[in-house]
Amino acid sequence: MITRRNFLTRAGAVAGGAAFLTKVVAADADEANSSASPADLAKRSHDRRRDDRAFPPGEPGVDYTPVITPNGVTLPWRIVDGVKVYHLIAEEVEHEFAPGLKAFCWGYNGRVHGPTIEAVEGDRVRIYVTNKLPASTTVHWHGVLLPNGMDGVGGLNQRAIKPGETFRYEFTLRQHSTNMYHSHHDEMTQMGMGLMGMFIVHPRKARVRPDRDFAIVLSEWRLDVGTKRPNPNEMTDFNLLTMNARIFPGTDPMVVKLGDRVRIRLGNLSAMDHHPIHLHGHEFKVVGSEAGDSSEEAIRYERLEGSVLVPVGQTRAIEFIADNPGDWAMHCHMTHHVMNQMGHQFPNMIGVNPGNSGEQIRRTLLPGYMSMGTVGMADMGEMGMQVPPNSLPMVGGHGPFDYITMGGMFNILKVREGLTSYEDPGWYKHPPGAVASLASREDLARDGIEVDGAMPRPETESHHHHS
Ligand SMILES: [Cu+2]
Repeated sequence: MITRRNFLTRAGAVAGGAAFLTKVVAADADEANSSASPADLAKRSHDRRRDDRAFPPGEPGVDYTPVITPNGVTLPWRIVDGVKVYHLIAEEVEHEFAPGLKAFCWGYNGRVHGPTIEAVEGDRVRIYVTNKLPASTTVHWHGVLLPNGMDGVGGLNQRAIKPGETFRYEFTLRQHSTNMYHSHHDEMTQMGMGLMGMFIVHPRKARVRPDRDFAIVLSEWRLDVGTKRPNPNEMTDFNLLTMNARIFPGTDPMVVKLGDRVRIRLGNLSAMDHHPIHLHGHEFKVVGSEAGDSSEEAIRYERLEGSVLVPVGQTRAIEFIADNPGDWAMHCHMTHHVMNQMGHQFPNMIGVNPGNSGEQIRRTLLPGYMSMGTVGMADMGEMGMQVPPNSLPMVGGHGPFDYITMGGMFNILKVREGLTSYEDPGWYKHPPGAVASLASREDLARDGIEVDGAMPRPETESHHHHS
């Protein structure tokens, strides 16, 4: 707990002077005074960005509910003289995008993407960065308000960290927000290889604390079939669209209890694409970005949304009450962003009668060639289409009813009543009669639905009618 007494003691120790105390007291008085002029507010904001006061380190579970990184981890820290000390190690990692597809990428601490950095507004953080890559690098703390020399833009704010070197970054967090971190040296290559992660700063006095708080980085890659290294030169045709560097069916579901207040923080560090992320079954509000959480009053007037556009270089935190049990899709709504590696390179075969041309082409011209299905892609994943080693079919994975014809940026929110743990509870068990199903003859007759053309009429299906 931060009491006025230890806060002032600490503030005094850090800033060392009555002038500083006066400023803090004045700021507090300002806060109590809702009629502060715009000039006062601007000055106050300016002062807060400049001063370097730190609070005692925020404690997980006490000051905040820790964030969950699906398919990822939180970066551990230790506290040394009141400072949270972290260590990132940039290195090559053999990363699995989903079972069956691996590549040599660049990440941090043995992971792609890097672990989520988590701290609290007012924390002093010291982050060591060791470079075990074959190239020089830097780390930029995207969205974090900090002194210029800690901003990590190679050449502008510091010299690049050479292979084998360890750099020290240190600053005090003076905001709460959903931030990110990434290489800011040869960005196209290094971000294209995976050097990024989330950087969550919790408020010290949370307005309302979420029960479940998820963090997901959106990114995109070019990994040619048959290769094991992403191609960062790609500018338009990305073929792996990922959530925390995983593609469906490799994305861990987000498990929540019915009635939980759920926050999902989405950060987009894709090279070239914005992602409209659509959540099924719920309405949410956008409650924050890389520039901080919205005030309670602002959130009240925020409109409800079903999708949120997460542009490149931005973050969006959404919040909702999970009030609708089931297995709910959450995915990018760009249809090419829910395809996997091989879905992007097929000749259009819709409506074509291929005969055995696919087989002929495969044998004679292009070993390993496959054509798109003549009614689409769905049947190709489902039928267990043969794929070359270390590659994935275009779409999907097995679901409770059928093959799920979605890949890429696709995840599942599992809302359940009466959970005793947040382990994956398996597929949702629907109440009787609450699943879309084949219409019966009686249904059609009762409601006067005429079915013609390609679909057999129910009455002609039963031969005894005509006998
Ligand atoms: Cu997208």
